[in-house]
Amino acid sequence: TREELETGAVLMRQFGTPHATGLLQSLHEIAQQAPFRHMLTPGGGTMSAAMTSCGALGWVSSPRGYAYTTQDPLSQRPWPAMPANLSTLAQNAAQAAGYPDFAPNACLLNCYQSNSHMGLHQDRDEGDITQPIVSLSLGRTGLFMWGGPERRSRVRTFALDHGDILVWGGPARLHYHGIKGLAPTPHPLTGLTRFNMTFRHVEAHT
Ligand code: MD5
Ligand code: FE
Repeated sequence: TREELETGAVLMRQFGTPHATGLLQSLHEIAQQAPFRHMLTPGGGTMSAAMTSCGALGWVSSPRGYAYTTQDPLSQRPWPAMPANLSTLAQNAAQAAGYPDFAPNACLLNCYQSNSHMGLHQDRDEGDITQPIVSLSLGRTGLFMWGGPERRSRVRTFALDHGDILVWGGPARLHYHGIKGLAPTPHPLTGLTRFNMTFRHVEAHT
């Protein structure tokens, strides 16, 4: 099903489900090269979701701020390449949502456990906000908070289930969002873990 949450934001339930085992296999291969880690925040905290990246650019947080880098700071090697099954699925989802020219060069992978959440935030480190972000959920259900253009905008919460893909662009591209927590039920493929991959097009620094 294809559900337009608001202009520019399209939720495609189950779009990734037929490909889930291959996607999880790729995720585990990425995590062998660039392990999930809990990053530090500029505010002095530690993120409760563990993260890694693949693609030409990866997102990092540290006490010095947020950035996209070409290398994993843990290994000082380039981030793992973005596997074709991931990029093809993201492009197919973007096309189905009305963004035929989406070309992701960065993929942030998030790993949530029972105590993980992600506070309301905007994704604004990508430079080019004319391109959408494509989000794929795998495993245990996440409780997604969806706000508006301002932090104080009204927030709705809904479930993101295994295989669901959310495409955010246009007027919704900078909307506030987060993850309140996880639903109680384990998933047959991932147990108590939820994975999320977000595909982004990041402008090279000039
Ligand atoms: C997650 N990830 O489920 C969440 C939500 C992130 C992030 O927010 O930045 O890694 S995925 C849905 C999402 C992703 C990116 C942008 C927007 C929604 N949005 O503009 O609303 O791990
Ligand atoms: Fe985000």
